[in-house]
Amino acid sequence: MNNRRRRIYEGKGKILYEGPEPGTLVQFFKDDTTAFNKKKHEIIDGKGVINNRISEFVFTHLNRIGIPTHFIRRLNMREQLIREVEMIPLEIVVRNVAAGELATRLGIEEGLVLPRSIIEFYYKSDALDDPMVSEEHITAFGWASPQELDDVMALAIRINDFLTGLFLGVGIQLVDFKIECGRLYEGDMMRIILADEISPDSCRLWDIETRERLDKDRFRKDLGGLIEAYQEVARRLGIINENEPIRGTGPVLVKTD
Ligand code: AIR
Ligand code: ASP
Repeated sequence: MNNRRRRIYEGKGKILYEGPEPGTLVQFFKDDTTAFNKKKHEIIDGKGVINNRISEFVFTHLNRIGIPTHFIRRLNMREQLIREVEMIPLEIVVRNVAAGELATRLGIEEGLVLPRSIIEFYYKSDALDDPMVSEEHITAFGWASPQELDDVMALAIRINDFLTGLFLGVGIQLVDFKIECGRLYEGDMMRIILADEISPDSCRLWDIETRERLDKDRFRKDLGGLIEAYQEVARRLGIINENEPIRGTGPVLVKTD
């Protein structure tokens, strides 16, 4: 049944197919794992299945607290039904702790808690390696209007607050994360909503006690154990448990003293 669907877009980690009704799409999570703009690429069995579940969990909760997202419902192990949006060609990164690109670029020690959360924008372009851009570039080149950028930043801050608390409750520090947003048209109205995914592929998640990396840095830094780390995140959030990997319960409280 899936073979005849029209493929709308294929990215590094996901495929978008046309959806069952106008204005909807089906988002398929692949096992492809890439880093450094695909210079590093591996298929990691089952990664797509876990990310589908984790992203479903996060987007469902965001929808519930009134943060608009493209997520409608999960369809199966690897697919979710989403609203079609006009993507804004930016990666919006929110950082709470110095790591990755920020630590390298500015020579800041990894792990330093930032004096305030920092929002950065990267222009989505594989050909250019997603260069960092400022609000000036974004508005001058028309990738988003000043009003849209305000909306994007307000969304990013709310998402950061929610995710920080969600992960803290299960003994995980949200170091940074990346989101992508799109324009949803409803009649004459347009609003900015969260699209893409939120998963350990798009966040840095450190165990609060052990500082262990529970995210894609396991792949970027060749640490191994990526699936086990993603499963640990899903297990702590109460999405899966060891014996029965399907049922969603609630977050599992972890002692953090
Ligand atoms: N990210 C950025 N581009 C793609 C992704 N997934 C995420 C990283 C990290 C954050 O954005 O996973 O959580 C910042 O990444 P970096 O490389 O800019 O330090
Ligand atoms: N930009 C993504 C990352 O490193 C994926 C990629 O570059 O291939 O996380």
